[in-house]
Amino acid sequence: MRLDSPQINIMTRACMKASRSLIRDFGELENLQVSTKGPGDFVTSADKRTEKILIEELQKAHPDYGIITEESGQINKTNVKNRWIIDPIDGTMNFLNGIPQFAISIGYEEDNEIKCGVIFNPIMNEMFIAEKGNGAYLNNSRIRVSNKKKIDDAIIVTGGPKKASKIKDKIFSEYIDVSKHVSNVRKFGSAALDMAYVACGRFDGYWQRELNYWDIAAGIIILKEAGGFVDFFEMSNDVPLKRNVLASNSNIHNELSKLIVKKNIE
Ligand code: 2AM
Ligand code: CA
Repeated sequence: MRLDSPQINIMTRACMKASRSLIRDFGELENLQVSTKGPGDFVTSADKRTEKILIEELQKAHPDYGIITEESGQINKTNVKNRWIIDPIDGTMNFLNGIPQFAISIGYEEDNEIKCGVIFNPIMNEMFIAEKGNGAYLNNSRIRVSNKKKIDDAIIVTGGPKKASKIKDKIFSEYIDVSKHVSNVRKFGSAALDMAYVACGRFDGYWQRELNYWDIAAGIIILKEAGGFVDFFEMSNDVPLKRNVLASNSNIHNELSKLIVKKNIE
C-alpha cells in the first residue's frame, strides 16, 4: 500500500510539479559555474521559482491554510490550525556546487502537530512520504529505521556549524566526542535528507544544532512513522522556529543523546 490521502496527494503533486523546474535549473548550473557572475544569484532565483510553484499548487487546494516558508516568510499568518511548512531547496550549498544531494521538503501541520511530510530528491527520484498513523514510505516501499543496537557500530550523520554560528567550538567538540564513540560520522549537507536517510535505515542517527523549522518539519513525521525517535534539545522558547534536533533508531537514542545533550547544558 502507498499513502493516498487528499493531503498527501496535494503535497506530492506540488512536489512533482516544482521538481520539473528544479531539475532544469540544476542542469543549467553546469553552464553557470564558468561564468564570471557565478551561480549564487541563479540559485537564489531557483529557490524562489521552486517555492512559488509549491505555494501556487498548495494554495490551489487550500487557499486559507497558513504557510511558513524559507524564502517568503509567513502567509495567512492568522491560520495557525492548518499550516504547510516549506523548504524549496534543502541542501542549497550542494545544489550550488552541482552535488545532487538536495530536496524539496513539505510538512503539513494541524493544531501544532506535524501530520504529513514529503521529502523529494528529484535527481535520485526518491520520494519519502509519511502520514501520522499510516507509516512512512520511500517511493512505493514501506521504510523503517535501522535495527542497529550498539552505538559503537552506528553510522551517524550531522551538519553545521553554519558560517555565522556563535557556538562553532561547541559543535566541533561535540563532533569529536561523537566520532570517538561511533563507527563513523558523515556530513551530507541536507538536513531533510539526513532525517529521511535515518528513517530508511541508511544512517542510524542524526543530530544538528541551529536548524530552522522548515529544514526538519517533514523529516519529523517521516522519522516517527518509520519507528524512530526525534528530540528537540535545549530549545529556546523565544525563537520557536529554531531547533536543535537529535533523531535515531530507538536502540541507540539514549546513548547518542547522552553524548550530545548532557555535557552541553549551559
Ligand atoms: P539549506 O540548504 O536550506 O540552507 C546543512 O548542514 C543543512 O543545514 C541544510 O539542511 C541547510 O539548509 C541547513 N541550514 C539551516 N540554516 C543554515 C545556514 N545558515 N547555513 C547553512 N546551512 C543551514
Ligand atoms: Ca533548509
